[in-house]
Amino acid sequence: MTTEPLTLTVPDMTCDHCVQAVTAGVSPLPGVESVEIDLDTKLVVVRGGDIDRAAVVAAIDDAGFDVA
Ligand SMILES: [Cu+2]
Repeated sequence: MTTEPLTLTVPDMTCDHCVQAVTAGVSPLPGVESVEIDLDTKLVVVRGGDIDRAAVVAAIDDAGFDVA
């Protein structure tokens, strides 16, 4: 099953460390197949099926970042 990609803005990401932390937090969530992060636009694009937006936001929060 495929759903629309989930796109979130995480303004505080500034470097590869941030990218790795967010990726590591979001990747294990149910339904997540890929996590793409663009540091220039501060966008996190999560692809997969049946992804729980609240769980993604919580995982990003746990990694130490706020979702705009
Ligand atoms: Cu960083």
